[in-house]
Formats: sequence, structure tokens, C-alpha cells
Amino acid sequence: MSIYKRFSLLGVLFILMSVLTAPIAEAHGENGLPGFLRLRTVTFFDVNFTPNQEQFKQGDEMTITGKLKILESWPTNVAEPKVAYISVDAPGPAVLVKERWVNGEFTPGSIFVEKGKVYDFKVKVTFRKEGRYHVHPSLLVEHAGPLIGPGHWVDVKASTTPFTNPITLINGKTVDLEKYGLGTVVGWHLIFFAIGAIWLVYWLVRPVLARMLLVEQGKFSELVSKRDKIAGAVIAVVVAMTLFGGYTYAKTAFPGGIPQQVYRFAPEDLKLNHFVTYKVESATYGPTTQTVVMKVLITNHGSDPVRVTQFSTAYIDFVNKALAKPDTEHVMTVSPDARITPGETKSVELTLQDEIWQKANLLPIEEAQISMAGLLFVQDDKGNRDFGTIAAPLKTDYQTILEVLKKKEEFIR
Ligand SMILES: [Cu+2]
Repeated sequence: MSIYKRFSLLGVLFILMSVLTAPIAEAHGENGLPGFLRLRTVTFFDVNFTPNQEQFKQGDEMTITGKLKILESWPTNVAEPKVAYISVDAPGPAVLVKERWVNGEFTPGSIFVEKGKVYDFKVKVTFRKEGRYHVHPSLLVEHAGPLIGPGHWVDVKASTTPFTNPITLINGKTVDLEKYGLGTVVGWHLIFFAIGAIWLVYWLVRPVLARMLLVEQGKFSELVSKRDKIAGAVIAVVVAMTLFGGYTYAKTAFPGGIPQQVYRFAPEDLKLNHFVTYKVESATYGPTTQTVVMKVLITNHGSDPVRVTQFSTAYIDFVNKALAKPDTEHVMTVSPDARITPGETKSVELTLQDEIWQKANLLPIEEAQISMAGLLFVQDDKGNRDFGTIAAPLKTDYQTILEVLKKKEEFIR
């Protein structure tokens, strides 16, 4: 075996090994989204999964309803939210979105969005694949990426009948979108794969290193022979003819096609009755105790006394400890937890001690700016609720952070 062939073989082995030994990516990955992106971009709240259960089978439906606010604290280093669509985040094509409604309007695709606005959504999905996976509502913002809401575990069992996705066309025919046109897609892929493979093999049979040697020696003219030029021309003609053939086939097989329609609009604003304003006085974070403390000035402009009920950030709700139910996952202490009377401005301290800050990588202490943002909710005795954005950089104990980071570095060394 020549030295060139040996090197080429080594290269192929190396590629194969790196592909075969790569670990399988698992889990849902919400913790991989940078903390500031989750905290400061969008807050999801009132999210419900109906039916609220874990066991499903293929073809079963689930409706996800909820609200989200695109926060005023949207970071400047992330593209401005202008166009976005609401969807469902799951591992791979596991669920199928059947219907999507935003602020009561049927929404086939993307919508125009704005910072500071609230959107009420409803997404109806069908489970397509069996398996156990986490399903999240999500807002996919153009140039910024997906921002996800709270997750719900589902365990989807295989159905005895194969999964179908039937739709009725305007000509009255019903087609199954799971299989429709699959033969054509596979056929054209095979044709182009064959052309590509012939082209690749034609060039790959010459040892790369031998050709590199020619380049080194300055013998460029010997690299491409007359035969190579003819081969190149033949392939170019074959590709052009195949493309034209495909176009002609599509035109004759499906006469009078209508291109896919884009229906993009700005949803009508929700009617929100705001009667409370907020001002953050101070915000701190204790990294060792994982405690966020926010002092907020709350002014009640309404006609009834109000009480702080909840703080929501990213996809997490912190419920006022005094109002928490036994199954409430995250709580906060509100002090003083007294009613704020009409016309009154009161300074309230919120204490959010929770291991989620570090467990979910929401407040990584190595970041240049550790900050908090979210929605603060109040409610009066009649059940009227109001909420608004509060956002502030978190002052933290830098001495402790320094020590933690030093220990980390020593550990690495
Ligand atoms: Cu998840």
C-alpha cells in the first residue's frame, strides 16, 4: 500500500470513529439556553396542558394554552423581536401542531410582535411518535431563536394503527400528509444522490496527497486533464437536464398549483386593565444561599386593596408563600404581606430562595451581568389581577463569587 493510500485510509477511519463514538444528545436542553436569555426576554405564565396527564398514545391530542409577555428588558445583544411564531418544542418531529391561535385569532404561521406586549396563545397538538419526552410551548423569534415556556412530561405509547395526518384538499380529495408525495421526494433524492456520488467518486479515486504534491511542485497544469474537463462538462449538462426534467414533470403532474400562502399579521392587543405600577428599589443575589431579594415600590391606582400573589420569570412561577398550595413548586416570601390600599405606595420585599437559580443555570456567577426580570402579579379581593414587568441588575457578593471561582480554578488545575 502506498503512503498516500495509507494516509487516506487513516483519515476515513478517523472520521468513522468520531461519528460512531459520539454520545447521543438527550434531554430537553432548556438549561442550555443562556440564563439571561431565559430571564430577560419572554415570561410565560398561566400555561395549562389539557388533558393534564402523562399517559397518551400516538394520535392523541393535547391543547396547550397560556400567555406570554415579551419583556421590555429584552437584552440589546439579542436581535429585536419583530417577527415570531408560537410553536411547541419537543425532541425531533414528535408532535404535530394541528391548530394555533393567538389573541383569539387563527394563526397559521408567524406574526408581527412587539416588545412589551402580551400574547394569549392556544396550540393544539397531536402526538406523532412514541416515547417519553418533554413538551414546551415556545416562541421562536426571527434572528433570536427559540424561547421556551414550561415543560410537561408525556409518555406516548405506540398505537396499533399507523399514525396518519389526513387533510382534505380543495378538490375534495383527502390525502395523508404523513405519506403524501414521499415516493417523489425519495426518488428525486436518489437521483441527485447518484449524480453527486458519481462526481465525488470520479475525483476521490485520485489520492489527495499526490495531488497536493503536484501543487507543491507548482505543476498546476497537470492537475486537471482534458478528460477531467470533458467529465465536468458532461456532469454539468446532466445536472441541468435533470433539473429541467424535474420542473417539467412537476408542471405536468400537478397542473395549476397555487404557491403556499403567507398570512402574517399583528394580533390585536389584549384588553388589559392596568391599575398597579412598580419600581424596583434594589435587587441582590446571594450566591451561596441562592437567594434573590428584590425591594419593589408598588403603587395601587385601583379602587380596591391589592396583595402580591406571584412573580414569574422565564417559565417558573414563584407563588407568595402564604398563598401556596401543597403542590406549589416554587415560593417566595413577601414582606410585609399586607394589602396595599387604593392610592397607596408601599415598599415590599420579595425573597426568592431557590436552588433552581443554579440547578437550571439561570444565574451563572461567571457572567458579566447578573440580572433579574419577570412579571410581578397582584390581585384584589374581587379577583381582579394585574401584572407588570420588573427588571434590575442584581448586586451580588463579589467576594464570595471570587472565592467560588478560585476554588473552581484550583480544582481544574
Ligand atoms: Cu424540557
